[in-house]
Amino acid sequence: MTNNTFKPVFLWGGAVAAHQLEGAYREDGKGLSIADFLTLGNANKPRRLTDTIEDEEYYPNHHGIDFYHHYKEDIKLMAEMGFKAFRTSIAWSRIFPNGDEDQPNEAGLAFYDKVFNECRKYNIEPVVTLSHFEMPYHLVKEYGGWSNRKLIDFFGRYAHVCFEHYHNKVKYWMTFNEINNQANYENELSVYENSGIKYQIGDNKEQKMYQAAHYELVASAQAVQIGHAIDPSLKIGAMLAFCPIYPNSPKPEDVLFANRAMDSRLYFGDVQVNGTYPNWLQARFRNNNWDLDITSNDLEILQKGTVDYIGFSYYMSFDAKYSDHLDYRENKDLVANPYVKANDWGWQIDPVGLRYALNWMTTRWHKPLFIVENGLGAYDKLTDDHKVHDTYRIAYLRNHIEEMKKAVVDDGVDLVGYLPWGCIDLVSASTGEMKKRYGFIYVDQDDYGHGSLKRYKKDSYYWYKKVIESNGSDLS
Ligand code: BGP
Repeated sequence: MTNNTFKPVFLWGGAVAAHQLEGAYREDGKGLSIADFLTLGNANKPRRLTDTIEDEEYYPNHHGIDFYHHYKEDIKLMAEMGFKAFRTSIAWSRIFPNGDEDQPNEAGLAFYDKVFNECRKYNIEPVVTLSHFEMPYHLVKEYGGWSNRKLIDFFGRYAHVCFEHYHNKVKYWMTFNEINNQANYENELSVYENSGIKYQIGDNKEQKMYQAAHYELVASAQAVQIGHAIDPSLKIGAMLAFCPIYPNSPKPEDVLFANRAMDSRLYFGDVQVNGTYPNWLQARFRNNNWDLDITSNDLEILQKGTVDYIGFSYYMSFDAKYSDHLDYRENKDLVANPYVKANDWGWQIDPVGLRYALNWMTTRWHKPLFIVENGLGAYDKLTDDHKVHDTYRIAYLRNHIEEMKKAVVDDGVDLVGYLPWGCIDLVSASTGEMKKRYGFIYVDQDDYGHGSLKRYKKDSYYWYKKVIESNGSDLS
């Protein structure tokens, strides 16, 4: 491989999200977000979504890793690694503490000015998600989250303020993080993180999910139009969680089923790229007599607000087995794939699946792709001399970058960049743990927020620095 493998301006870097690292959850006028109501869980114990902040519970997102006060030090460390891009999100509740105000909170805007200025100082391109599992809690309590059409306007106002305020500093945007996670509508946490919805007894969960997702898709398309009107040079993308779903066998029913499972997880991308709902889903709405609130004006917005690129996360692949229906349920229809290993949280590690993902999306959507999350959550050990020998993480990333290279060089995929997740250790979204670490930079803090918060470079830090310096040609 030569240095010409990736584009000369290939965006190597890393990714985080506001609620998982900023902390300072009540500072400078920030309102409460849904993440502030998520307790600590672990691999076997789900996080609770509490209605109030309970005294006896620990809420890890309140503290994050205190990036709010360490951002200069942290961005400097990323700059030293050679980062060309840094993905973070804006906490909606810093800008609109309740979500339904007319005017933004200036102190919130000022914080991200400082963060983006700091990135620009080192020629780091900020890549920004507008909504990453952190909508204002008030919108959940008062409006029922995204089950309410009013949120389209609230989100539009928020997006408008962000594009207007930051468009000279931020060129790459994404609307909703992993908008398609809610396709797994039996998973309480996924639905809550995406849409701020808590199901009530008697709800038709699937129908309710499609309705909320529709409002979000309209809000996303509207945001694309708002952003382009403010500054046509902005690149505004979708953000999907991509987990290839393989058929369990060549049995035709398994193949058809896996195909439908992929469609049902990824139709969000079809709508965001093509501006229309796919036929199978329109038929599903019709055949179930679901009277969804989808207006002709909505359909026009969807058509006019198609995305510029697809950002996606890639961690693992799935294996689906047909039983007696085409109705894919993530909690019932998946089996372990004997050809791949899993990490300590059961996430199946499959580098080849990344090449599959890049090709699948290219063939389907013909858009530039951007890997905005990838990585290995693992238990790390800080040695007495403050080192972390994370050879397992280096191996994971190396194997994935090799497959990414094949997709670019051999398959001609148009790839913008690579931003591994949790480039600095942070709070896990699914479990709230600190000990599920992804970073190149170790943060001295345990699951309960104890520790010095000191930052230490892991072995992977030096390795990734070399990868970036060589534009991906030196993976040794
Ligand atoms: C994605 C989310 C991130 C992140 C990552 C790793 O689903 O976009 O917010 O946390 O997964 O997941 P976890 O933190 O649960 O290990």
